[in-house]
Amino acid sequence: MWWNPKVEIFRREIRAFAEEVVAPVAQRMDETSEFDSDLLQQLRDRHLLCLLCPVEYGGPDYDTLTYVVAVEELSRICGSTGITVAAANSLGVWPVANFGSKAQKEMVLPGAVTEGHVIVFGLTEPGAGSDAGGTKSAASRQDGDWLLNGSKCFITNPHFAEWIIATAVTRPGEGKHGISSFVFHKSTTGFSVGKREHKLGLHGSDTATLHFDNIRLSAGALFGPEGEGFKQFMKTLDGGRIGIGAMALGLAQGALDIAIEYAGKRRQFGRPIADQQAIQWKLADMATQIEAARHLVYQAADTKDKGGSFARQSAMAKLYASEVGRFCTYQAIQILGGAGYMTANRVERHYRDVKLCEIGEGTSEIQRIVIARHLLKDFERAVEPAATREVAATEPVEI
Ligand code: COS
Repeated sequence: MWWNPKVEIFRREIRAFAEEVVAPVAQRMDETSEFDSDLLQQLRDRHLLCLLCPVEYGGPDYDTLTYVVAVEELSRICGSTGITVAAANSLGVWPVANFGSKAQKEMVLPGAVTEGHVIVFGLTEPGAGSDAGGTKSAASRQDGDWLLNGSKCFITNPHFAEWIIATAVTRPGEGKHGISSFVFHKSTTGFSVGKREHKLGLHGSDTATLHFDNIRLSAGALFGPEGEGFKQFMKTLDGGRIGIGAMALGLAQGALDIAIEYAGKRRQFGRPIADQQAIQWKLADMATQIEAARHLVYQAADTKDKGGSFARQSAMAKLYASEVGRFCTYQAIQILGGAGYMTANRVERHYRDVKLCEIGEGTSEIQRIVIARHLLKDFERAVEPAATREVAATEPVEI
């Protein structure tokens, strides 16, 4: 259905890159909490940070499915590399390509291709996490310009970012319809990035706070129409969630691959532990769930590529893949036993890294809300409006 030889060739290339270039530095990045600068340069040179950039701006213009395979394969070896690539593409390049004006695209996208410039997305605030509409950062008009104040937290990639997109309230009192977005360069006076956050996992991935202190922006910095910021970012997150699903999938697959290899080699009671049904059942459950998650993630990507409505699929893909990721990395540690608890065997890193997938770009609880709302919307459509019905309003409805 969504399998195609071009994507599989690309998968092999990324797998080789991940094993030859990412694997040797992944553990060190976890220990030092620093993204490797040579690896970052390689991601730039190979256009992995701009996979989704349209061809008219010089980009490779890959489809979502190909992008998802890249994130999956990188995460199979290193979650920090997976999220760095996922965020740069789906939260950076994609919104600029889809919501930016022609001038903004010309300003930002060519550099993302030729120089590997990273674009970051600032939505989350201390008081606006799941409730993204609770944004407090604000921009007010001043002499034809905008004056932006506020802050954003838990932002991915800010220390290597060139461009910032941020949401802010421009029409107080209008709720979500009063939120707009702005795009500006990192050198803009009043912009600063806080120190790196210490996290449970994804240590190599750069996470920090953005500060906006009286940033003066020209009218041209407004990103799309005023008041559309909330919807733009909801749409961006619909796509971003497929990337997080792919990340969870890769982390799960990496853990399974290690567990299979270990179970074949590790001998106890005079034979490989792979001979024990207890181990075989774990491996079988892991592989089955990974395959199901892969179908959901690829299907969401394929639906997006075909231009269909994909918010429900992307929420399902992220929700399921991230829970599968938690299950599989947990089981992999169990199969490796004491060796799995040690950092040398990588599965404990995958276990810590995958937890983010149940939180970032919308918690699992938010994904369930999104899915349920779609189900109930269908239900509402299936029920005749009360005003046109002849039966009593209290009559039970058959579904
Ligand atoms: N695509 C396009 N438009 C969307 C949309 C989407 N996926 N989701 C909502 N909207 C629109 C709605 O149609 C509505 O438009 P109108 O007011 O014109 O009718 C508007 O946005 C407000 O929607 P709603 O009232 O449903 O918003 P809620 O505050 O109830 O929020 C959830 C809905 C909870 C789903 C949303 O806030 C959310 O996804 N929160 C999680 C945020 C998140 O993931 N944060 C992590 C960021 S990490 S980068």
